Amino acid sequence: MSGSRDRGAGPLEEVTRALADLDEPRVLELVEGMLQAGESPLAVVRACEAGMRTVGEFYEQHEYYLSGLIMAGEIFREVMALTQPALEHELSGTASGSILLATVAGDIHDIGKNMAGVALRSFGFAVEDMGVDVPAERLVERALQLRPNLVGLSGLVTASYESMRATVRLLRERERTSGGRLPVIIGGGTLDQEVCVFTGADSWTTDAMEGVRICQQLVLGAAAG
Ligand code: B12
Repeated sequence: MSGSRDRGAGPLEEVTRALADLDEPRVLELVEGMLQAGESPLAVVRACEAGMRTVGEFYEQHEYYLSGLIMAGEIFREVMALTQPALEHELSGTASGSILLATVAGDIHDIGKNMAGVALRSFGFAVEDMGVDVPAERLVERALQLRPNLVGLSGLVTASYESMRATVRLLRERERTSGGRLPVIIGGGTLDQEVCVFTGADSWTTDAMEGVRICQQLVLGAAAG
């Protein structure tokens, strides 16, 4: 894995590899270089996300251990710090709404949730982020108090699907007495349509930008209905 720097590859491919190799100085050097050269910050982040997926695969294949996941998380955090101002600028849009965001109980992954938060804020959404490992009860209580336009749940580990389901169930149960119906979107790199159906969420995504578009549609749909 290490030393896989590819002479023919462009900087986007190179940063994917450098992240997969956990080569922190190289990742940061490439990211800074690309931003200075005017590369799209979204393209830079997407290339890094691809590297994160490879890290996950290496972990599954026992080529990396937990320390590899931790390092990847740290590197991605630094990438986000470098790209965030340019990313917000690139993404800025006009649609608006409000969303209550959280990583569900039993899950501490927050990089994707934070990125979704950045993307949503850039598009004019007011975002309240409750953090990670948030129990259904606490989330639903806050949702009914705050009455945002949407609820966004993040989760990557399999156990989070059960928490998402419990959260959606509790929300729907409480809405029977309190009234209203808050649309719920779930996000995370390991999700699919089947998980969405299992949890009872209204929509799902594995991509922050697609997530923004879905959130915009859900807000419009709720306003129309
Ligand atoms: C980094 C990482 C970690 C870091 C997380 C650091 C952090 N602060 O988040 C640490 C080291 C803490 C970690 C821990 C663990 N991890 Co981990 N981790 C990863 C890794 C490599 C990358 C995740 C990531 O940040 N990706 C980059 C972000 C940007 O992508 P994303 O999360 O998908 O988010 C994007 C979209 O999904 C979307 N999005 C996300 N959330 C939301 C929400 C909304 C509302 C919207 C609209 C959009 C949206 O927007 C983002 C941008 O596009 C993944 C591999 C993978 N394939 O994902 C494994 C992975 C998720 N981890 C895994 C495992 C097993 C673990 C541990 C159980 C390991 C252990 N033995 O302890 C623990 C879990 C602890 C727990 N209970 O949560 C497995 C999960 C397998 C499973 N199906 O259950 C994976 C898939 C690795 C693997 N292939 O085996 N991990």
